[in-house]
Amino acid sequence: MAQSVGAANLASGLQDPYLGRSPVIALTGRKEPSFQHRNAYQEIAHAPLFAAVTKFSTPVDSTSELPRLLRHAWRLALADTPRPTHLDFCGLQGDVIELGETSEPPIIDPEARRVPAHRPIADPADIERAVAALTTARRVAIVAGDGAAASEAGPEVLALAEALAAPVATTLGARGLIPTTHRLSVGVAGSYSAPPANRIVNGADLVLFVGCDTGDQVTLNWRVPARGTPVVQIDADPAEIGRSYPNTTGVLGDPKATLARFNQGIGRPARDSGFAEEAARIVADWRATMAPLLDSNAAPPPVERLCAEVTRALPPDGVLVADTGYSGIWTGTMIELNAAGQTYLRAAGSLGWSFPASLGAQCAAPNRKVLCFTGDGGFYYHLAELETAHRCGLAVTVVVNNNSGFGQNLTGVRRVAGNRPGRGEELVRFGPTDFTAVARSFGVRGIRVERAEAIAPALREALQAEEPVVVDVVTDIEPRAPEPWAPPRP
Ligand SMILES: Cc1ncc(C[n+]2csc(CCOP(=O)(O)OP(=O)(O)O)c2C)c(N)n1
Repeated sequence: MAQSVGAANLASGLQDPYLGRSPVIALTGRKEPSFQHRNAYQEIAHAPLFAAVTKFSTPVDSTSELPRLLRHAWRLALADTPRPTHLDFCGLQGDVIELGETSEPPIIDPEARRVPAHRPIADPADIERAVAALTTARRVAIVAGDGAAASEAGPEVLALAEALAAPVATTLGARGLIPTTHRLSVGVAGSYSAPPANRIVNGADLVLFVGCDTGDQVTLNWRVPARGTPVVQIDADPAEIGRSYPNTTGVLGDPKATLARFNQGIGRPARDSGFAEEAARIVADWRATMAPLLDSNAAPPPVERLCAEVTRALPPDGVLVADTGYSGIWTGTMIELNAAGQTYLRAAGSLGWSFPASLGAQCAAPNRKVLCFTGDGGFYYHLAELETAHRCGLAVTVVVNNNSGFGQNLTGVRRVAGNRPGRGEELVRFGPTDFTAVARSFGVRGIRVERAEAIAPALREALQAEEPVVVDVVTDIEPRAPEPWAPPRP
């Protein structure tokens, strides 16, 4: 909820659930009609702010309309594809204008209480066509996205991958859809990826997108796979089918329910496992190059070691909430997830989102351990929520990868600054800040970590605590996160 110009902050926060396909209902208040269009203090037009980040946004001018509109906003937020919706009330704070009364009961339709609310299954003829294409192709790669994760289609994706001997890549948002250490898992594809995934997806002769928005992040700006690649695309949202790849066989339906039909249709065909073996080798070679860093005792600790310790510490039903920038790349490439009880939530672009989002996750899952992974740059954005965490007793573990700067941007600003030493870096280096001292000033426990060996005990202590804990891990800004593999330019 927010009101007047404060609603602009709320609207910017909806970009994440919009891209992440999450159902959120935003409520705002505005001054009454006689204040509009005459320089009223604090007022700003709400409709344009919310248009781009909601699938439905409407004024609520009369109490009698509220039950109907709230039901509609609720239903639409949950319907395929889930996205935010918005109701804009007439009036501020306690002064919401009461215009008329309603006798309608405040009932939410029973079918609109689950995500997804419905599981439509694709047309059998479309499924048959897609299955024929998949079984004819020799080197099939699967790229599963946030829509597959929302549909909880992990087991069905894995069963199809096994049947087709097809490597599985995911979007960052669908990290952990299948166990990340499974022999068919090749990791996150696109621009936030380690090298194997793009090489493998690029080497496919057919790509199956499942609940995947085929946006710039998962396709490395539409270079992986190449534009002409034959594609089969399963999505609950018709607008996504063929959006970025013209050579697409579309299958409109809920990913989980539709994939179950695929699996019935495909059975256990004789398959050449050559592509899967090649993919497994590429992944294994890359893992071997990273292995020394996972156990490294170097000082300051490598972030790879930090990630390995998070993998070891995260409980089997833990929730990992990752910030954007390098935090997305580190957690998306170096932290392993079991695809059983663990959940991965990531910022879809708004730096700083992860810490307040982890508080939301903790409210939604009070009996699970929630671990937030953020850079210091991201943590600064919403530091004040430490007070909320303390006041509300939200026992999140906040791991700050504290490299005293916007690490991800170092490469870019150096490129821009060219040979003028120091110039670019002035823009992205800051601190050093001791976040345990900051935390303590809010009444929150803080653990400062400066040695690799101290990471595991700190995470253990934090995850056992029944209060919020900030684990401030001092790292170096220089080492780069894993870089994606890119196909040669034509
Ligand atoms: C609201 C917002 N501001 C800025 C950015 C651009 N941005 C993305 S990542 C990043 C740097 C992240 O720094 P930090 O959180 O310290 O993590 P690090 O890369 O150092 O690990 C910036 C500035 C953004 N995506 N969103």
